[in-house]
Amino acid sequence: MQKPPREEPDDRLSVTPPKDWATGVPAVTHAVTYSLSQTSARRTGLTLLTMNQVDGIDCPGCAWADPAPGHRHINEYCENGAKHINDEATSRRITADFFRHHSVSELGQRSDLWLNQQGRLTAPMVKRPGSDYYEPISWHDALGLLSEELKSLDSADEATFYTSGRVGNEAAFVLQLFARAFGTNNLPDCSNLCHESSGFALHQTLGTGKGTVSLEDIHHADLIFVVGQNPGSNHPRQLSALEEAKLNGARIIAVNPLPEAGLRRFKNPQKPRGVIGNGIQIADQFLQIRVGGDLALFQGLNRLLLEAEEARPGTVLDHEFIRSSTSGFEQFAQHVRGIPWENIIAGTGLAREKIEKVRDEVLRSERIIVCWAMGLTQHKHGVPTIREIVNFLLLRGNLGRAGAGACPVRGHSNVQGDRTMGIWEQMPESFLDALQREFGFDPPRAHGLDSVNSIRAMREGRIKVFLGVAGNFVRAAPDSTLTEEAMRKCRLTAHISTKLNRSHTVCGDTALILPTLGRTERDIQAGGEQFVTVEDSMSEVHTSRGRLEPASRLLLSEVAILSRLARRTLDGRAGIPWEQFEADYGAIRARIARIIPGFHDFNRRVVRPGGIQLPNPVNEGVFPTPVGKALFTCNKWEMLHAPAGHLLLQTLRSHDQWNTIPYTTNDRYRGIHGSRRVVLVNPADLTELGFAEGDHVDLVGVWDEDVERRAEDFQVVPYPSASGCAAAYYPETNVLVPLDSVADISNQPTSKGIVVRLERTGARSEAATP
Ligand SMILES: Nc1nc2c(c(=O)[nH]1)N[C@H]1C(S)=C(S)[C@@H](COP(=O)(O)OP(=O)(O)OC[C@H]3O[C@@H](n4cnc5c(=O)[nH]c(N)nc54)[C@H](O)[C@@H]3O)O[C@H]1N2
Ligand SMILES: Nc1nc2c(c(=O)[nH]1)N[C@H]1C(S)=C(S)[C@@H](COP(=O)(O)OP(=O)(O)OC[C@H]3O[C@@H](n4cnc5c(=O)[nH]c(N)nc54)[C@H](O)[C@@H]3O)O[C@H]1N2
Ligand code: SF4
Ligand SMILES: [Mo]
Repeated sequence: MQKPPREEPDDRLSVTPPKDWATGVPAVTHAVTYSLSQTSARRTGLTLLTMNQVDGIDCPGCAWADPAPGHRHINEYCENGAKHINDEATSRRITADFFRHHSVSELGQRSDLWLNQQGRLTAPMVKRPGSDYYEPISWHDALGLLSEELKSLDSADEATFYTSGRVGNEAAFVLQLFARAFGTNNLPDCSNLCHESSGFALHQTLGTGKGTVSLEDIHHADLIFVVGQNPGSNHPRQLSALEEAKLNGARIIAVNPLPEAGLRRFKNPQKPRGVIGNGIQIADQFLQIRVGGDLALFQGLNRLLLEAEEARPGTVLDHEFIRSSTSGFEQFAQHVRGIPWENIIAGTGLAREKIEKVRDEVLRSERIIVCWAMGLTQHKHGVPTIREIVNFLLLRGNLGRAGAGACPVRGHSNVQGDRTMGIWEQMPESFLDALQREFGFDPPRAHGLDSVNSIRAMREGRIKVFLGVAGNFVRAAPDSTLTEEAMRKCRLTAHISTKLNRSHTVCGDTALILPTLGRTERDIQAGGEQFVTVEDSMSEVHTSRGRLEPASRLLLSEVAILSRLARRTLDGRAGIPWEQFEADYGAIRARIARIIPGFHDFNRRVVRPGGIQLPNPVNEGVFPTPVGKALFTCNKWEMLHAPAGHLLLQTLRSHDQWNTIPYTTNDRYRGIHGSRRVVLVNPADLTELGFAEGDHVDLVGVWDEDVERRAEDFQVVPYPSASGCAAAYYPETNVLVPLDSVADISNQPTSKGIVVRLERTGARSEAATP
């Protein structure tokens, strides 16, 4: 087995106090410095100035929405968006020569950071069975090899097709169409690891899996909860929206085990006030919750609201809304009234008075929004937690009206769009019927494999071909050691990628690197210059048009690669016009318009400034659940519990990384510099456990007795995390997340709630030597 890769160069940790404010002038300076370290001033200008502008490049960072046309700043991007875009626009190149000098096993020893820093992939490469080197291959032969391998399978279900939300709508539509015409629903995606719990919870209770709020709603809310989210690093422009809300009088409640900088103060770099002054205070109340305590918190809050209604009948709940638009209120109320306060206090780690203060804010507010991200979804009880938030919103009718609603803040720029396009292993019958009507083939009806189940199937030899598009599956997935073992069992692994990552070094017998155009680049096809479309977290669909010359003349677009693969694999079966799709993406959009609700007249409407706002039935007062009403639910939970001597570990992102890819070893707002192998622990916990700042420890998982899960050599950093709760960066800690530790209902890995103990590094080997 390969040792876990370490960051280079020589990592030397230095720690400064965490910041209590986010963004501002230093942020812009950091962005431009990083960009200039990657590419020229001219290219930096070309990308940054068109970013998030009408007809410009959609930021390939997060899925936060753009302000309406006419309200955009000339620099409508954040520090991190600038880093992401220039990480792609880098002038560095990986040539075929590079792979002659670096064997696959050597690359497997390199860190994620180093691999990414080598630059853009420029030519298709193959690693043949028995070889330890990638060698050049023509596109014709590469796609031939892949299609022959697919055709030789006993069943289409022996292949799996992973995507991340970096993929635009057109490529996503083509990929799912190909997979289904080929005969499988095996379409795992990063959403399985991301907001799957949100999708299930919202779908079960509201009948639609998407968020219900727009930017305008945020601007006009009275009270906004920011729960399990670090917007200062991960959705920086959300802070501009929160700032605007505050200037309009909103109050904000942050719920997090960590006092994240962006939740405290925000200095808006786009406004003189932000540059010069102290910025604006973001959170009016900060609830430092125990990891996994949010279900208990919202149940406590709901219980207090029910009690307030009893004390002053008719003044607290929206009875009219509850009566006309919901179902299940009585059972829910009875359930919540019966939850003992001791449990709520133990579960949240919060005093009852703290929760009562939040109730008072709620009672003063007409319009309430709850925003959330990975701090809620990546838990065993992620789905019930989000259902409880829906209960909370329903009680006072905070759904389906302006300034109120549910706001799952999505990660990848088009992760929501990919789902809309059919990237899901469990698409509903209505979608499959529409495909059948449009294209005349019978799509498979049995549910396919998601990410976790694809790993299980690869491990057991049931999956033989893995194709990944725009992600880094082995680092994104849980249980790194086991996942890598599973990948290596495949006959063929192939990746459509812009940059080198660890997944390219964990190969099946044969492995392919299929390099592709990024969003920043001009995409010229037989039918002329193309653009793609994406859907943000607020269901707005708009265009993204690349400006830069492609990194290599050998690059093909994702649509071109997938269309050619489909043509070669299906040999004309299913009669789908793949060539036409490749030549003109408008032809793909014309089909989407006929199949997917909300996309009528797609080609004409999407090019209008601002694009298309997809309808959300909830905002039209319609709850498409089986009973036609929003559902209250009764949610049970067991407290996430770390036995004595153990900690609850959450795995999270630093400020300087894009998911599995660190850009530097710094995490500026948290005051960590020079190393990512750190574990942040509450100082009192450290004393109790007998460790001190700077100690080197292994993080050891305790999920099961037979398999040891150990992340080696982390340095201890005392940090004001909630008591009993530690934090360390992903993906270095994915080795600790057990494949079988998943969220109930959504099957999402529990990356935020892992029980670990700290063991002095080297103690194990010392103990073994007599
Ligand atoms: N710069 C940058 N931006 C990104 C990304 C990136 O890697 N880098 N990734 C993108 C993607 S794909 C995603 S999904 C999003 C992720 O965005 P976030 O969800 O903000 O990402 P994480 O770093 O996982 O942070 C989780 C937050 O939840 C808190 N938390 C952990 N456990 C709990 C809990 O039990 N309860 C509560 N209330 N809080 C908890 C953590 O302290 C942390 O503040 O960001 C997107 N944007
Ligand atoms: N422990 C733990 N694990 C987690 C998480 C966590 O919080 N903790 N978070 C989970 C979440 S929320 C997510 S979304 C996943 C993320 O997992 P992924 O989406 O799979 O990972 P990324 O790091 O975004 O993928 C980076 C790679 O995408 C490729 N790429 C970038 N742009 C393009 C493009 O335009 N086209 C193509 N074809 N390729 C491109 C590059 O080759 C790059 O190396 O990780 C999940 N895993
Ligand atoms: S907030 Fe997200 S979408 Fe907006 S510029 Fe920053 S990274 Fe890009
Ligand atoms: Mo994500």
